[in-house]
Amino acid sequence: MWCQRLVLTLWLMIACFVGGLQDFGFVSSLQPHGRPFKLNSLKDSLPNIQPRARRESSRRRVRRKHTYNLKRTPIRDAKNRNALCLDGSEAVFYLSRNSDSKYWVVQLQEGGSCGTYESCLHRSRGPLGSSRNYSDYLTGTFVASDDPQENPMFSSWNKVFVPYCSGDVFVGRRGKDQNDYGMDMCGHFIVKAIFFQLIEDYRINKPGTEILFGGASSGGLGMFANIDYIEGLVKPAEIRGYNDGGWFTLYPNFGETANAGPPFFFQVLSYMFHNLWDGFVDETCRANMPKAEACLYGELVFKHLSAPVYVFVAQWDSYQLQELVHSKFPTMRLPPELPSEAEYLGKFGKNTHRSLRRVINSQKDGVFSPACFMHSFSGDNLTSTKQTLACEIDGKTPYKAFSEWFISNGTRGTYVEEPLDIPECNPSCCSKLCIKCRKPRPSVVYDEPTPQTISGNGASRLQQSVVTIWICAVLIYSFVFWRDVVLL
Ligand SMILES: *[C@@H]1O[C@H](CO)[C@@H](O)[C@H](O)[C@H]1NC(C)=O
Ligand SMILES: *[C@@H]1O[C@H](CO)[C@@H](O)[C@H](O)[C@H]1NC(C)=O
Ligand SMILES: CC(=O)N[C@H]1CO[C@H](CO)[C@@H](O)[C@@H]1O
Repeated sequence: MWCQRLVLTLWLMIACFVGGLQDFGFVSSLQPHGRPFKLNSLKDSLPNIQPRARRESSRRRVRRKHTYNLKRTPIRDAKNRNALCLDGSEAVFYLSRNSDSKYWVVQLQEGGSCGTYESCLHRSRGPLGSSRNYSDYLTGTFVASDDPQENPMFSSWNKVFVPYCSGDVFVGRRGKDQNDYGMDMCGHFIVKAIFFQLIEDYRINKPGTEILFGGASSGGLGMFANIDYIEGLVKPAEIRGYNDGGWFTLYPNFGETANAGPPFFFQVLSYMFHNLWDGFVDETCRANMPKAEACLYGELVFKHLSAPVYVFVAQWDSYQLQELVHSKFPTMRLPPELPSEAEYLGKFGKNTHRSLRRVINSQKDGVFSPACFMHSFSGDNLTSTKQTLACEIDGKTPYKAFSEWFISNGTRGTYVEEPLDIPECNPSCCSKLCIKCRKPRPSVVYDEPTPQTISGNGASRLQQSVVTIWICAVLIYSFVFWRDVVLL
């Protein structure tokens, strides 16, 4: 009797193991390169099948809501590390910890920058320049959300949100004593101090660790400047970047004479970069560029980056068009009213597309670029993110396209619409800024279609395998512990 049960149990275990492996077969078909860590990325979003961890995670699920998931965390020794906000208050970060996971999202907040004394002073008196009034908890959004509905790919990861309080697109290295305005502009030091602390406290520099690092707008620029430096700090952990709307182009403003040297904004940037920030940029780019500040431009820094990156950029960046130097040039009216404005927009869109050439052709990087007027997709408050995140190219939302890129190690996930002469918008993101919306048309997809998709077949097989394993676990349990159950 005892022997029979043992044989049956063994037989069941073997059958389940084989069945489970078959169900997991889809994982390898999503990974053309057979990258081992991708299996792990997926595993993180599976219910954990070890009982203790399961108990813990279900307890956590009850206790922790998806809202207010990020907890305010001080930066140790912030003063000595120069991790200071514009007003001299100590910078902080927000953390959502999952000790079961070796994966980390580090998200930099968006929020422009300041160039004049008045604007920087004004900024230093609010949340974009001071940590004084920061709340204890925040709700993460986009890849920093704990909600699996909103963030199926990364919701179970550890998450770090970095509030933007330095006004310097996360590149500054100048304390108030050396700064013309007497303010701390130390964004690079803030990012550096946070990574040092994460390495000290959570060993995020261990093999097998993966980091997704990026942000919207100024956060995207900060990613470009810092990512290879951080890659060096966290080695052998893997790091990948995303830049959502932090892709400005070297294109003249409306009303600015073309062919008269770099656009006016470049001069503004040069001033801030040297006189206020002592800016830090990608070191390979800096070594190859006559002007270091040029490395803040995506199209110039891109080819120097070693870490893989993903770029989200609308064909018409509404912030670059309307707000970058609005005090100097006539504001671009959107929708355009004059034929000259429409013509300018046509060329602007073609230039955005041109600037992305290398990203489109890259085997490790990816880009999502719809024919729309907007700034960023995930962190923009010019348009609501409900609208911008619903934008689609070929049925892919920005989040879906990004997930595809992530899981395929860069071989898929690039979706870019060809520009037209007249600024007509993609119907899924047609806002009041567009001259008109065109009918849906097939877009250019730059990748080989492969039979599996993340959301379709993959997900259902994932569910299948989870169900198989659960049934097996219950069966094995009841066989092994049958006697105990009866005795109880
Ligand atoms: C903090 O909040 C107080 C009270 O609302 C306000 O007066 C002050 O300006 C705020 N300071 C900063 C730096 O946000
Ligand atoms: C966007 O942010 C600015 C500054 O924080 C705020 O004044 C404005 O009301 C926001 N706009 C929207 C549409 O939320
Ligand atoms: C771990 C792994 O296989 N990474 C690969 C991802 O893709 C890039 C570029 O195609 C390769 O260089 C990496 O080795």
